[in-house]
Amino acid sequence: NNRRLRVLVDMDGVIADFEGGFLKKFKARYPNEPFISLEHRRGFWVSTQYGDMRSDLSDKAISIWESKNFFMDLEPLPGGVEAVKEMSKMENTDVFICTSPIKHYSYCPYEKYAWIEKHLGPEFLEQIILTRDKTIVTGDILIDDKPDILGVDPNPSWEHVLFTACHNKHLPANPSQRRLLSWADDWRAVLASKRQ
Ligand code: BVP
Repeated sequence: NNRRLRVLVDMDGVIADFEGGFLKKFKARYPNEPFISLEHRRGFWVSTQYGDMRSDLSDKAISIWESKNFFMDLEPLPGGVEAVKEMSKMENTDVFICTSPIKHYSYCPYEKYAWIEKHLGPEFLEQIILTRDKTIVTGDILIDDKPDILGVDPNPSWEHVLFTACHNKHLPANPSQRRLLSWADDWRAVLASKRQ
């Protein structure tokens, strides 16, 4: 039924606080190492910015999100869970959580499912898309904090709406890319604009 709107919602940095969870656990595990405050974060890849600060800090950063309970313990970002639940109840609307697991698969995929069950409810276990390539997923909108979403399909079906995060808020304005500044921003209008 092509009259339905399909919304893809990213997880880390959009409904789950990856950056805050990372910084808290990095400081706790490496109290004597330098860290990058959220104010000073630039670029999507945390590991790249830490590695640029000092080469050994890349592996230390990676050790944080490769640890058990990292993804499970992420706090929900303000308003995200409520927004996803509300849009999923809208008429003619299908919502999927579309998220890329890390390649260290011991904990992350399991914990993403458990997080969604805990915070969104067991009915959302039907709505999970785990993929390292979001361009092959079809949808009307992809709400994601990663500025460049690339993959094998050079022309994805969705419009990428950039969700503002500490690492992307300083990027120069891009007139061809709409933004949601937070879940307090008018996401309902973004959805409405896609319903022709
Ligand atoms: O599982 C998350 C964390 C991981 O990449 C995935 C991003 O998924 P999406 O938000 O695009 O769905 N991740 C990994 C690294 C470094 C790996 Br080396 C990083 O710096 N930041 C990051 O988010």
